[in-house]
Amino acid sequence: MKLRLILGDQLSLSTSSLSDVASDDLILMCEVRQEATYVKYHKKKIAFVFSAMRHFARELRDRGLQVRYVTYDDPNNSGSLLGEIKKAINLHQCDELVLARPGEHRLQSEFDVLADDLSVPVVMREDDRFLCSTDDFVRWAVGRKQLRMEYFYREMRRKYSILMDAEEPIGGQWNYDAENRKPPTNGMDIPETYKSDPDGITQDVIALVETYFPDHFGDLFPFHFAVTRDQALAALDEFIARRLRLFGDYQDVMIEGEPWMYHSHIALYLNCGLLNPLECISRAEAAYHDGTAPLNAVEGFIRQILGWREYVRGIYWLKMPDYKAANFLEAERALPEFYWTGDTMMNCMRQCITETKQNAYAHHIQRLMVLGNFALLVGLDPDEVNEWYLLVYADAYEWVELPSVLGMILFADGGLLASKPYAASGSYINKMSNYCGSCTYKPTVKNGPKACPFNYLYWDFVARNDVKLRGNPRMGFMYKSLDRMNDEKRQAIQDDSGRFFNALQANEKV
Ligand code: FAD
Ligand code: DLZ
Ligand code: SF4
Repeated sequence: MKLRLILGDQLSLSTSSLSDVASDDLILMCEVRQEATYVKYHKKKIAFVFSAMRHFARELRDRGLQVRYVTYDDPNNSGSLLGEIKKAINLHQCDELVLARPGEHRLQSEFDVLADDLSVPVVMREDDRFLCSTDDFVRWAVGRKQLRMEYFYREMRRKYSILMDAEEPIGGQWNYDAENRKPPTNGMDIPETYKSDPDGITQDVIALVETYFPDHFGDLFPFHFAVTRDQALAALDEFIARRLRLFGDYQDVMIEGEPWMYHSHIALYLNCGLLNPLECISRAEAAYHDGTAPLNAVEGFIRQILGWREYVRGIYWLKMPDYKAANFLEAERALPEFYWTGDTMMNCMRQCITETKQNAYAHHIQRLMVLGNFALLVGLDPDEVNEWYLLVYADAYEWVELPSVLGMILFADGGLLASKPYAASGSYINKMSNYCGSCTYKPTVKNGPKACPFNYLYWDFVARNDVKLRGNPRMGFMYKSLDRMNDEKRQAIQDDSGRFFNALQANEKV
């Protein structure tokens, strides 16, 4: 009898570890302390993963397969994957362990040495739930001076023949971003996100999370994530029918009290195996062909999945484990307390943190241009920022979180992923959101106690990192502007930033 391990983010019938499953094999799934408390995950994430695991186990059993499912509150739960694997092998006399490669480097390293510790052979198969294998990504990367997502994306479009007209991109352009990113307008009619009704399995899991993880970050209620493949498909269909058409136009817009906007909210389902990337892409492409959504929206959405998602995963496996220690800008400031509480006078930060706490979700621009931008400008310690992003979002796994944080927001990899830091002053947030209207600070004021902190912190960031960033061709304009500033202006920036940093250090409300 073979033992087939299914991890909490491998909930797919087509996963490689099940490709040749037989009815006399044993499938092992376990809720373990090792995984659930690796970082203090958002309560909603734990409830989501456990409920999705339990529903997947039920589906496997319904198909006549044997499942050994270890619940978190099982008194004999050893707390570790290895402990549960050993127990299952001994109890059921299994003669081989089969698994798909884990998505995170720490687990893959653990499994690489597992073979020495087990009495049976270990067969680790490729994780084939991605559209670009790690080997193919290495082949793409080798010999290139720059690893830019845009060129990777074009190859993926050709390879999978997505939005292609023979050899040319449909519409004549690869990328329609110029038509996207409109500012907010009044009276936008934003559809609700998908909401499931928690069934008995989910209610049990919610009670379990309340009992065992009371000190973890985030609100457990209301809980309405999809937890089965059918529900995840319904969530995808709802997005395609109701929100995709405006996804491109308002991709970067942030509105108070509207956490979901026109985004898809499917990353958590894709990342745990409930949805597969090609079906999401195909449904979006079909929506273009049948006239449900315009090209700028469909191309923009497909680029995120076929381009960005595959690309960041490729970068992760190309560069790990050294990548994790990257800190090009030598940032070392501690994460402010308000990242946990939202207790800050900066309304944009308060909104994004509060929504993160409520929903285990924030959309891309909130993660990048508000929360991430602040972390970059004040120079937060990459390890602390990584831990925060890994634990607060329901879709977070290290393979996507780490390059997003180190490469995209903190420029900690020195420009491997982004050609320049995504640094912005308050005017960007003011243009793309309605946050500034009810803020204590004023986005148009550059210095002094009323000034938006992003304004002076932006220039302090540019000045502080002169040695490291002046040579970057895409930063030339910023350094010319800095050089044109008179001494008085420079002093005001330094004074305001110094005062702000002192207040942060003293844990005063900023
Ligand atoms: P949509 O905006 O509707 O996009 C559609 C899909 O495209 C997403 O579901 C996702 O699978 C993919 N996608 C979109 N943008 C990206 C991107 N930049 N990189 C990779 N995939 C992308 N995404 C995660 O899945 N997990 C993470 O842990 C994560 N951490 C992030 C941390 C930071 C600092 C930043 C800036 C981005 C991070 N992202 C992460 C990427 C992106 O923000 C989320 O995928 C997206 O916000 C999820 O919401 P959605 O499903 O509504 O996405
Ligand atoms: C995210 C997560 C959580 C919270 N709990 C479990 C668990 O108890 N058992 C399990 O098998 N997987 C869990 N996961 C998903 C794993 O953390 C994920 O498989 C690894 O991070 C590899 O990507
Ligand atoms: Fe954020 Fe500045 Fe706008 Fe306040 S004024 S919401 S701090 S960008």
